[in-house]
Amino acid sequence: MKVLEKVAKALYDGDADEVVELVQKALSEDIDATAILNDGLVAGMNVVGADFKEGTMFLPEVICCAEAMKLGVNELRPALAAANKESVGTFLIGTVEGDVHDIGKNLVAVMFEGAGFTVHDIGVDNKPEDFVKAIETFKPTIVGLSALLSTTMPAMQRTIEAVVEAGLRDQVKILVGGAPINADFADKIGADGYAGDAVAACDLAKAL
Ligand code: B12
Repeated sequence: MKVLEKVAKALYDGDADEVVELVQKALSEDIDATAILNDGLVAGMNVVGADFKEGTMFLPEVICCAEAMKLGVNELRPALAAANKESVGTFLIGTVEGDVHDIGKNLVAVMFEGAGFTVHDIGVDNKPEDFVKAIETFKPTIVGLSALLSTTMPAMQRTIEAVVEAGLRDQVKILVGGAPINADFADKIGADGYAGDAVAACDLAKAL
């Protein structure tokens, strides 16, 4: 089995120590950090998602996989960031109110760091006013809202409305993303763009 397949399997098994060890091994073999992320960690998490949906994997196991993912991404962070040293802009990202999913958000943050943005990650379960406060504090050029639940999609709209009410809307571009989000929904709630994965998000941000 190749090292990236082993990373994916260790992630699926929720074995954080093994994931960290294998990511280090892959880096020492000069495998590109983006490939380790996409073909190792994300590939493993995709299988977790599919099995969770089918009911052959359960929440406690998914939590172990999520922890392994987090540690694996942390291990990759310096290598992903090394490519770009000059800041090309400031990016603020957070998961919206009522939603604690952060794996995808963290990946987007890492990708933006790697692309040379200064990144402020305000974590999960952020009320609209938390985003407004963070925009006032960090003065980002781009704001990313993440949601993984259909029940928390309306919180994206409330967040954008709060940014408008605070008079900050013309100072930032707002990107939305997460598994249930699509371009139509982004249009409907007045976002500036939607991207389906971290790489596309980065490309879109640079274009904006
Ligand atoms: C891991 C996971 C969890 C973990 C989260 C741990 C963590 N720290 O994040 C735990 C166990 C805590 C969890 C809890 C729950 N979960 Co959950 N979870 C998942 C799972 C299996 C994987 C999500 C994931 O990390 N994917 C991998 C990442 C890399 O992908 P991603 O998040 O989609 O992100 C990518 C893109 O979407 C995009 N992106 C993401 N954010 C952003 C932001 C911007 C700005 C942009 C541009 C792009 C972008 O780029 C990312 C990287 O490429 C999904 C299944 C799935 N297929 O998505 C269910 C899933 C999201 N969960 C689900 C549910 C129902 C729940 C619970 C309600 C379960 C329960 N009964 O308690 C709770 C809700 C808790 C809460 N209030 O938020 C459902 C949601 C259904 C729906 N449509 O609403 C899903 C789809 C599973 C299912 N099929 O039923 N979950």
